This record gives sequence, structure tokens and C-alpha cells, in this order.
Amino acid sequence: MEMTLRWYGSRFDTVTLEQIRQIPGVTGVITTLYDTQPGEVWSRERIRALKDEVATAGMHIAGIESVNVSDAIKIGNEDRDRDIENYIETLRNLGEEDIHLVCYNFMPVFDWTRTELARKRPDGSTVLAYTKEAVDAINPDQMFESISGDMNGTVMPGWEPERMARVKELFEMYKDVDEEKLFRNLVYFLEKIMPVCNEYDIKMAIHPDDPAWPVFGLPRIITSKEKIHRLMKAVDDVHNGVTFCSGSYGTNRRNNLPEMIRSLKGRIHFAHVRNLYFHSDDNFEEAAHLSSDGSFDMYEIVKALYDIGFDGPIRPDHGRMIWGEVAMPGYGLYDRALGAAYINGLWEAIEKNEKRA
Ligand SMILES: [Mn+2]
Repeated sequence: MEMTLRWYGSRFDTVTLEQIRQIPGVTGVITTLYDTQPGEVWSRERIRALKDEVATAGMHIAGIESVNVSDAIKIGNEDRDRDIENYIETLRNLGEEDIHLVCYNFMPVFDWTRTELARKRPDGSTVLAYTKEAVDAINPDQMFESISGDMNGTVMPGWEPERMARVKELFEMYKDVDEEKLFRNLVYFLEKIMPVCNEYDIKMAIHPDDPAWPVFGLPRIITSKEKIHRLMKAVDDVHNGVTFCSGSYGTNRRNNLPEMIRSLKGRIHFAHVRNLYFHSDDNFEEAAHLSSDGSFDMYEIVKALYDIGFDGPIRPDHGRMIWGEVAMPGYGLYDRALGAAYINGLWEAIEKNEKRA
């Protein structure tokens, strides 16, 4: 595996490449062209400029998170083929620039949902949190308003203000899209892009839905072992792969995370490793990466990745906000750096034990 950190680009991120470079063991960044719109072609010039910027800081681009998929593709309307052509063009340009991993998601309207961005934990740190009660009490078009005050002046992925201004319209667009239709549209998209992925060896890695159940009546299709395997079988190509996000699959406590990892051997191309703390099944908050701070056994998660021979990028996922840092919720420097160091420690210990055995 390669340890990486997500970085939103110098114009958007409060964390610098120079800081990331100093986290022990981090050699790659997971990044994106944050100011592009879904459906737009990424030019080779912009991709190369981003690559050069990362290389100048002594690292490389280990993957893209994300090349977002447009609503037309998810809904399957008359604009989808045009948007897919543009997506293919972007993949070709990434491939030409020697980038071989693309994370994306297929969630309608909201990329991910939390009901609080700064819940205080007993140690005084703040974290993202979710309660079903809060979701049930709110109208989806108030969702953005209710959390936007906690974004620390940043723009959060999937929660861009321009997009959120259209929430009502978006719900209207998705009204005839049920789970089956959304799944078919995903398969249609993947079948169209597989040739270019094969040509350039680009591994597509779908991010699970977060949380792993329907929110506001919107369909969710990537939430469990059964559902991800259905997708793996529907387009049975190694380039149709998985971002294993422990914090997203883990929102559903029925998902056995180490077992899911083992079952997906060869198809996991990217791993997001983080911990959650559950108050009850539908009331959870994000925790430090350390097992004892949350509800997951992080050793077993990392061990499963090690055991299947996982050799792609791992990144610590959302961190807590600690030590007075002001940053995009979940994406500060300090706690993610602690997370990277901890995961590296687990990996080193597992590796040494295995070699001795
Ligand atoms: Mn994730």
C-alpha cells in the first residue's frame, strides 16, 4: 500500500503540500480539479499543471478523488451520452498524463449527509455527526442552510452553494429514478467507459453511499456486500473496482467490514480508513482513527487489506478538528496526520508479524 492524503488544491485547501510532505510515510496525494463541474472535460494542460505542482513538492498524484459524474448520467436523461463522451475524454487525458486511479460516487443530490459538522466530543475535539432524528426533522432543501454555518468558510465537496441553491430542482429531476433505474444507469456508464479504462489501465473505484441507507427518499445502491458484488458482477472487469471506505460502509452496523474487504480481493483499488463511534444504530459521530476511540476494530480492517495483498493508495479519512485548527470539517491537517501515522504503525506491525510467521 501507499500512504496518501487528500488535497483539494492550493486555491481551496487550508493544508499545504509542504505540510503533507512532512507526514511520515506519505508519498502521494489524492487530488482533483476542484473548480471543474461534472460533465466538463479536464484538459491535459490543467492535469499536467496539477501534476507538476505536486511533483515540485516531492510527491506524486496517487489518484483522483473525484471525477464527479453528472446528474444527467445518474438520471439517464437526454444529455447523458454527451456527458459520458466528456468523461471519456477526461479519462483519456488523465491516462495520457499517467494517472491510473479515479474515485467517483453515484449518489443522487447529496454526495454524503451529516447532520452536524462540529459535534463536540468529550476531549473537546469536534467531529462530523449524524442522527436519523435530525434528518427526519428537516426538509431537504433546508439541509444546506442548517450545516453551511459550520463549514469554516470552506466549500465542501458535494455541497457547493450553487448546487445547493438548486436542491428542489434536483429532487424533481430524480423523482422517477428508483434503485433499479439508478443501478442500470451506473452499469450503462461503466460499460461505456471500460474501453478507455482498459486502454490506459485506469482503475475506476466507486465510493460507497454515505450513509449506507436511503436519505430523504433518494435511492442508494452502493451500501452493502451484496450490492457492491452485484455491481462487480454486472461489469466484470478489474477496472470496475471499489474505493473501500470503512467510514461509509461502516455506517450500517450490519456490514462486517473485514469480511467485506476479504470478499473483494482484487477489486479494491483505493482505501479510506477511518473510525466511527456509535451511540445507537442511527446516531453516530466520527472518531479518531484509533480503535479504542470509536466502534471499529481498525487492526482487523487494516489486517484484511494486508491479507488480500492490497497495494493501492490508502488515505486516512475525515479527521477530528483539534488543536485549534480552522479547516474544512473533516479535512484538517493534524488529526489526519495522526491517522496516517497510526495506520502506518498498524501496517508495519502486521507486515513484520507476517514475515516472522
Ligand atoms: Mn470515504
